[in-house]
Amino acid sequence: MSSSEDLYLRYDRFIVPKETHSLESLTFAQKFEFKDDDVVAVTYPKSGTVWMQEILPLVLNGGDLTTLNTVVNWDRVPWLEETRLAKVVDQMKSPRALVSHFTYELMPPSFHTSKAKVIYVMRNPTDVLVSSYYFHQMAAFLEDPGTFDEFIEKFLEGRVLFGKWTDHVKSWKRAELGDRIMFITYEEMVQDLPASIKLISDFLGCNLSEEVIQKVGEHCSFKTMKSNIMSNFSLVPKKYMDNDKSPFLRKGIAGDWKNHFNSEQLSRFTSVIHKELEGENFCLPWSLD
Ligand code: PPS
Repeated sequence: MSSSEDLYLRYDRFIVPKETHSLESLTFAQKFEFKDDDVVAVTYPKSGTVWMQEILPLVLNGGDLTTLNTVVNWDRVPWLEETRLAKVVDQMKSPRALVSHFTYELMPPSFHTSKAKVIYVMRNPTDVLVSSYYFHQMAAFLEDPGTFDEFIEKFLEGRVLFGKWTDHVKSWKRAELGDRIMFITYEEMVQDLPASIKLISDFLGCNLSEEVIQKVGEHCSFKTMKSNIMSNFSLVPKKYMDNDKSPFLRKGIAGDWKNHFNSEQLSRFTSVIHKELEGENFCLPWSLD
């Protein structure tokens, strides 16, 4: 079994997988020149990143399915911090869409001087933890998660990719971003995808018709994405991601935590999360118990 030193790079106060990140890619991210019409979907891992890689190109190009069917998601809407960006950046057409797991503090200088827009997708941390627990089992480039109990402790202490969930969400609550940022939850998207796509389209000034919104919704449904080889990670060799152990597109629901947490684990988890958010001008959109 590989140790965390073998698998992860230290970056700032975070750990990131070496398989997808390098010192060069992190330096590239810091030097990246944001343009005013760029849009970046920011997420804590397992909150809906890949979903946004599906939605954003369709919203930005009026529902044209070409890239969805011909370009793998990690090149279609690359991660700001990962190695693929340098390889595909020259082919990206404006308006460009990116994703990132960076906290606000890690964003490069050009982000702050540009008018690039941010869509921050937040997911109930109990479900984030469950999704991440399975991801750690199927992705060979991540540390073994241990038992569910052990993984809860790791998650609460921030000994996971991109640190503590609470620090991440707090970092993006920035008054200075004004109307450059839109917040949306994974749960809202699960509940009513067309309505969420309309909100995203309005935020980006795309004004999609009702007909196009419905079409985008159909193509970004969990079922359609699961059968799209450009989006379901089946093209990644099994030695990196073993979809037989747990598919990347695993359940795609809100509330799977109920099948995993016992009452003791839930009360420990929620008390830590509530304590860390105490005093913040911050209202969670879901009840954590
Ligand atoms: S990562 O590794 O950080 O990029 O993962 P991320 O894409 O953020 O999160 C993966 C979870 O998002 C779910 N997902 C979806 N849910 C509903 N509908 C659609 N279309 C969809 N696309 C991705 C995916 O299934 C993972 O959640 P779980 O709970 O594990 O199923």
